[in-house]
Amino acid sequence: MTLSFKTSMVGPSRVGKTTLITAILAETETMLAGSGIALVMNEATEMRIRKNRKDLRRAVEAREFDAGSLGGNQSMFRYEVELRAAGDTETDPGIPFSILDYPGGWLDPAVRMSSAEAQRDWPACEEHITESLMLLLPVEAAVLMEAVTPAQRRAVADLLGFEDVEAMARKWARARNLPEHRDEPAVVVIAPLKCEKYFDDNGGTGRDAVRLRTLVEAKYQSVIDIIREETTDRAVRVVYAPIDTYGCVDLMEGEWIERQDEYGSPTLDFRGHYRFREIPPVVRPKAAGSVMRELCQCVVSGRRTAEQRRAAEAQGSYQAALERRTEQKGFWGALDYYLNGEALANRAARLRSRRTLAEARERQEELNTMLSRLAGQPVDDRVDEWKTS
Ligand SMILES: Nc1nc2c(ncn2[C@@H]2O[C@H](COP(=O)(O)OP(=O)(O)OP(=O)(O)O)[C@@H](O)[C@H]2O)c(=O)[nH]1
Ligand SMILES: [Mg+2]
Repeated sequence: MTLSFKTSMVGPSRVGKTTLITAILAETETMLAGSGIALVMNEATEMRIRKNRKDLRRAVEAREFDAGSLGGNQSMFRYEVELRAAGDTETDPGIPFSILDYPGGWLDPAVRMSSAEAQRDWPACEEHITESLMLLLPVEAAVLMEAVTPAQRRAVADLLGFEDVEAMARKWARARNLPEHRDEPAVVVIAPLKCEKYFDDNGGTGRDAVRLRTLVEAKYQSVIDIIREETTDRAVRVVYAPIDTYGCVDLMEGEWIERQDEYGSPTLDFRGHYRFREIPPVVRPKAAGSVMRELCQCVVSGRRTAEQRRAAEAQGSYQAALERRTEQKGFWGALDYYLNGEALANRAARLRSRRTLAEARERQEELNTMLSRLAGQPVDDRVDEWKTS
């Protein structure tokens, strides 16, 4: 696996993971517009994003919202993107992020058992998840908000995939607490999706932002408790970020459908019926950029830690020197390589003149400045650090 800053989403099928990635990358491009920094994708990622955008455009142009119009994932995929300064040559290092997407159904061990592809690829997914700086937990807001009767409320935890989400959150947290990851930055983003109806800050008239937050906090406390339990030797930042990926739809009605679960017990499925708010509809993501902001913040704060350590090392601290030697891979390896000039130094031999090298250094400086600027972007009013302990 190449060195990169990793992110993983953990959420059941149809919650909106793939649409979320598309919105995150679109908003990142908006944030970068005119900055001289570009979001560069490898070919496979570019093709995939292009397909997602086309599907989304088609869904919108149908003018009638069809919840089934975007097919779910059939296989795993890593979105590989890089922040790069304009004028970068092929050999200049950018800042690479790798976001994992996979069919949400795979979180369920029973589903994995029945798919050869899942059996083959799940270990790689799990490795990506446990190596991730950021754990992104998408939440289907409507399931929480529209459950009224006891039977509906009973079904909520199942519909949110709690059994599997909690298990993965535990694995991720446990890995964060290992000595080799302990002083890396780590952040959990709890991201309610399909929540347009409850807000009045993106073209809607909803007034339920507070209730949504209260419900999500109550429901996800168990997940946060697990993470805190498993990370006794370190801190993990937790961020609450309700995101509109469409922005231009409203939930008209929630339908609860009776079915039997895998053990034959009666339970309920939820199907939201949405309508475009305006014709023609215009996709208007909201707060998706805060995910990239959090990622940049991780890299910036990691860089600060690395600098402090290097200073300690210069003063002859044996412990720090020892730690540095074990840092060649993972987060610290990527940090050194991309941000501290190691990649440049390695490539210097291939660059012909010192002037080219100086120019490359300048671009790298520009990139670092941009990274700090992205990390320091004003937070969307919806987004907040989770205060409960
Ligand atoms: N109203 C609304 N619908 C959304 C939003 N995000 C996603 N959807 C809808 O939810 C459905 C599922 O979205 P996907 O992004 O494919 O879900 P997924 O989590 O990637 O699903 P799998 O690939 O099966 O795991 C799509 O048909 C979208 O139209 C949102 O913010 N608002
Ligand atoms: Mg998907």
